[in-house]
Amino acid sequence: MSVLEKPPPEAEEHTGHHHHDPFWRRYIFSQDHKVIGLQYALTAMFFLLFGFFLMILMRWQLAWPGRPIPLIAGLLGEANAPGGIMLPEFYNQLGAMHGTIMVFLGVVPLLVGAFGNYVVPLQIGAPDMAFPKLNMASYWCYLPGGLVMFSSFFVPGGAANSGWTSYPPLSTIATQGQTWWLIGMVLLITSSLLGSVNFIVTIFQLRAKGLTFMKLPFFVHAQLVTSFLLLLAFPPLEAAGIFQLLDRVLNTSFFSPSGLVVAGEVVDKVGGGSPLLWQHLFWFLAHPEVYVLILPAMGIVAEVIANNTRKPLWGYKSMVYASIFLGFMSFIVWAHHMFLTGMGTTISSFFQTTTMIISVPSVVILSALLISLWGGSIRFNTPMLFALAFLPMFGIGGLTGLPLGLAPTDIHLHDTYYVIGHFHYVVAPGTIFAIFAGIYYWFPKITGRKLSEGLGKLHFWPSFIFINGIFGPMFIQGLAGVSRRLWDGGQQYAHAQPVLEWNVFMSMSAFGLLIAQLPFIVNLFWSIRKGQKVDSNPWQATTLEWAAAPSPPIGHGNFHEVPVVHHGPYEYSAPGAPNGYLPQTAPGKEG
Ligand code: HEM
Ligand SMILES: [Cu+2]
Repeated sequence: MSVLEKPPPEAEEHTGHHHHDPFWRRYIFSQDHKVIGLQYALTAMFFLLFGFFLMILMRWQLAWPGRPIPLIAGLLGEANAPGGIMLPEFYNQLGAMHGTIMVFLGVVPLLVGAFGNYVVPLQIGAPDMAFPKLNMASYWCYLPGGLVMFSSFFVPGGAANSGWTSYPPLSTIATQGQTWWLIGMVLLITSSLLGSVNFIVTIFQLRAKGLTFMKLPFFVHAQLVTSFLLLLAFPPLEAAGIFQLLDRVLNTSFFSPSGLVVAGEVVDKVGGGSPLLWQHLFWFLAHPEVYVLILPAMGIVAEVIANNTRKPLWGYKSMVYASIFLGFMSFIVWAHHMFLTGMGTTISSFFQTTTMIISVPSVVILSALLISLWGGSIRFNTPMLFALAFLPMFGIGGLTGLPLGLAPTDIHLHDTYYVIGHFHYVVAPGTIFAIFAGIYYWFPKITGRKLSEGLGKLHFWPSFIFINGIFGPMFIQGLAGVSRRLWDGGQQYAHAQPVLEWNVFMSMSAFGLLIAQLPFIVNLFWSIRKGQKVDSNPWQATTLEWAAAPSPPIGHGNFHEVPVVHHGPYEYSAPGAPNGYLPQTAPGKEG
């Protein structure tokens, strides 16, 4: 890959010693945001795939409970799947670790660590992040955090098994893997905090001359709000995580209640703590976290849509204000996850109201993106297909959330497959599709080559069909009252019988989705070496990463010349402009 190439002579001046750096300084403990971005990308894609495999195992079990797992049963070990048949305890590990890995080790590191790191400095015309060493430290907290999580599968009792939410008292009495989970989380949170400070300072301080806030690409705004969410919401969970760790290893009782009975015996060495306190601290992070999962995704989709409709984003300013408002609101909705905890009607009215209010900015952003399509002569390339599919599917995810935000309906739907369907529409057909859009869009930036369009479409269409086949029927099961986190997919429940047949359908779709990723994986490896070579701006884009930097960008420093910005981010149908679009750096009136 040519990011790894020696910087040209002009860049040498201010980078001086860099090309003499030994391998480990350049690629292992690198301080270049592009290398760190790629480190994040590779690690996070590995975890995403791993989390995906865990889910495949779960889907096998849900469709055919008690039937031996084919092919890989031997790898799972007698303690987890004797004779290849999955034990309930193992299902719990898979569920908890799938959720944790997807959210904290896959999607956020990809969106922020990889896309944010690689693209933001380039889009704002900066030579690097403001604090390159912090950036390196952030990756080097993330990787050990991931490895700790990963290794926990091999400790006695296996990995964490109290859900991705780690609710006490279940989590305080759980097997050793739960301790590893907590240590992993503390490392991951530290990593996010280091990263978010860095993004905030970088975006405030290192913008190119002329690049005012209202000229920033929407992706940068999305990353900025995201960083504030991470910075403000994660510390309470980090503290709570440490408290839960103390509960587990030192027998404190921050979260351990009195009178707890486990397997018929009263646990009396601890008591007086509050399990509910954990739920509050967890969701105080985890609600903003869902916007961490969706805002940068919307940012990617906005870039791809503007570029491929060849039009300015409709309502760019309202999108920016909406995302800031969304950021604020996301701190006062968390207890909509807790309507069943007996909070009383006053508090629940408050959280129902804020939840209805927070849906407004999402609708503003989604509508603006939809209206942006109007009258455009759309280029249906692979990144655009993924971006277009994002819109309705995120829409489904968002709208199905409304009944969950209202206590009367949530009482029925809480902890059913309806919830699983709802949030997966946001994070899987939503966020994951945006990530694919981003990969197809920025791949030429990183490698100087395009991903194959043919393979791209072969990836898109089956993925689009299968992913709906997985998550659509979950609404049906959930409305029928089938609970989530069931090892047998509902077989033992009378009320689940009429909707059980969907389990096989959903699992077949999941296997289909797995197969649909093969063209993508082949495409990645093939195109790195053999993909069509492109010039520095293959999509005829206006934003700085394309318009002012070569593809791939030069080693340290990013730009041959420090860019100066004269135009807004999406001057795509500019009258009289050569080729119909005005790069942000094109000469023109200042300000
Ligand atoms: C793309 C394919 C995916 C499929 C087929 C899938 C499937 C599943 C299934 C079957 C469950 C367990 C339901 C249960 O037993 O209660 C689950 C849980 C979960 N998934 Fe996914 N998932 C996918 C992607 C993702 C992504 C991308 C994320 C996050 C970004 C995610 C986050 C979660 C979380 C947080 C849980 C809840 C775990 C818990 O109950 O503690 N999933 N998923
Ligand atoms: Cu929430």
